[in-house]
Amino acid sequence: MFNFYKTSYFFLVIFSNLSAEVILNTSNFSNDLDGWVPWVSRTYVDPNLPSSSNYYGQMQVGYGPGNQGSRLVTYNRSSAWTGNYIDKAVTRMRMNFFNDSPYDTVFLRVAISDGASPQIEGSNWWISKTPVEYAPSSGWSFASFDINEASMKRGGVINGQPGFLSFADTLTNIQTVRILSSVLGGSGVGDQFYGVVGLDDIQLISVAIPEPNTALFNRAIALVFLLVVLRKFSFPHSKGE
Ligand SMILES: [Ca+2]
Repeated sequence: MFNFYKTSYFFLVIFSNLSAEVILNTSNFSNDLDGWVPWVSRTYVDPNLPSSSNYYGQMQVGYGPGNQGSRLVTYNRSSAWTGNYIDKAVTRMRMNFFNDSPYDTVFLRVAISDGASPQIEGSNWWISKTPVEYAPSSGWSFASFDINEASMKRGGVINGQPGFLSFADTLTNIQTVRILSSVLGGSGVGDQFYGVVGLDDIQLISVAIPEPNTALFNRAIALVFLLVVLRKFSFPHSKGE
């Protein structure tokens, strides 16, 4: 019996120190675009289904005149999606995505920066090293991108030289988040593309950092638990058994 309590105590201490994931923000397009611009439109007409009442962000890439909207990229500069990613303890982004292009493959990546756009000299860009591929005419599926130094690489800017801030320093002042398709992932610009794609349930995810009081409380509970167990063990026959 004592081994059972001892084991329970062991796991209680271990799990009280583990951090769970927390969803900081979700864009599900139920009410508006939630800051995703410039070529995203809200729609509920899902090309993969006869009809749908679930709004998502649709991009008709390459349908616009000239160079307008010819690249598969959307960005967000709203406060919910930017700021100090160190303080927010951001660990990853994930999203639901489909590619209804008849012939173009999507090489989906995320890019984060302390600048407003990749046209700004001296801005620091970090882009997913590994894309999540969506073959032509592929339906909804989730893609997850880790936001850490091992999973992201430095990106270039269009005019001049990019900045020289470290990954960690850039994270303290994120001004723009981009979702793009890029075969090489060399910048946050995005490749030219033709076809309809959809985005939904875009989430910014962090690890929960326990408040100091919470951590202390967990340890106090564990200590009380141990004392109760030890007392039981010390006086196993106190009830005259
Ligand atoms: Ca939705």
